[in-house]
Amino acid sequence: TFNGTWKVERNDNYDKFMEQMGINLVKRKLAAHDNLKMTIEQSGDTFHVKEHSNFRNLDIDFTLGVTFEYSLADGTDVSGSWTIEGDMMKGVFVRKDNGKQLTTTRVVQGDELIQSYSYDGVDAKRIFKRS
Ligand code: MYR
Repeated sequence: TFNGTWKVERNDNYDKFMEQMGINLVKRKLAAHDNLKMTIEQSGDTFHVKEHSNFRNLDIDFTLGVTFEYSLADGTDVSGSWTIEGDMMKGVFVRKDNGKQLTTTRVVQGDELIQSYSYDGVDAKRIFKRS
């Protein structure tokens, strides 16, 4: 279900979320229009994700339930893991600079992939379409 190429179409409360993350206004304005595209290839418990945006191109490999390191586009380092519960991917990550938790989920509904983000009491969503 998650497999495929997904292009961001709209954001919900993403600016507030990034503000809570401590990202400055200029970066937030750029990030709101980052043209993020993700190609997700799942095979069993292992995932290969190709991330393309105005900021960077990145390949990420991870296994469900296994902790890995990831750097956000602004350079913030996190570590954590993804699991799957039912038809939802759930990610729990911890920021290395302040120890605070960042949670995220992915769910496919129709031709949309909805990724939610939660940090320090602020929730946001990014909605992707298959491309
Ligand atoms: C992936 O599956 O795409 C790789 C691992 C993703 C980790 C997600 C961590 C949360 C990203 C939050 C972005 C917030 C930008 C301010």
